[in-house]
Amino acid sequence: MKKLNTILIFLFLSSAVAFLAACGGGEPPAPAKPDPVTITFAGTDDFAWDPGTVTVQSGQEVNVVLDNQGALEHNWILASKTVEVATASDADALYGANVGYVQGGETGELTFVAPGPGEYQYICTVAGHAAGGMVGTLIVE
Ligand SMILES: [Cu+2]
Repeated sequence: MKKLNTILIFLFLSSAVAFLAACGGGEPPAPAKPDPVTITFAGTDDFAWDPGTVTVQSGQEVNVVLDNQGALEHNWILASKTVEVATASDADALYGANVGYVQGGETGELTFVAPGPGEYQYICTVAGHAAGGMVGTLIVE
C-alpha cells in the first residue's frame, strides 16, 4: 500500500510539473485593443466624401461624424464592398452603421466596432448621391 501511495504522489507531482511548464511564462500577452478613433466625413453637394478613403483597425471603436457641409440632406452607411452603389439603400448598412439623414449644415454621429479585416465602402443613400460619387472606401487592417 505504501508503494501505491508513493507511485500516486509521483504521478501527481509529475503532472503538476508538466502543467506548470505548459503555463509558465512563454505565452505572449493578449494584443492591446486599439484606441477608439473619431473620423469626420465632410459631405458636400458635390457628392464627394472627404476623406474618400480611411483605414482603421479591426476591433477598433470608430466614431463617425457626418459633417454635412452642403444644403442637401446626406447620409452615411457602412456597406459591403460588393453592394451596388447605384441602388444602395439603408437596408445595406452593416452592423447598424447608419448615421441617418442629416440636413444641410448639421452633423450626425454614430459609433461602431470595426469588423474583420477587409475593404468596405461608405455610401450616402440619398437617391442618386452614391451614383454621383458619394462613396468612399473603408479599409480594415
Ligand atoms: Cu448625399
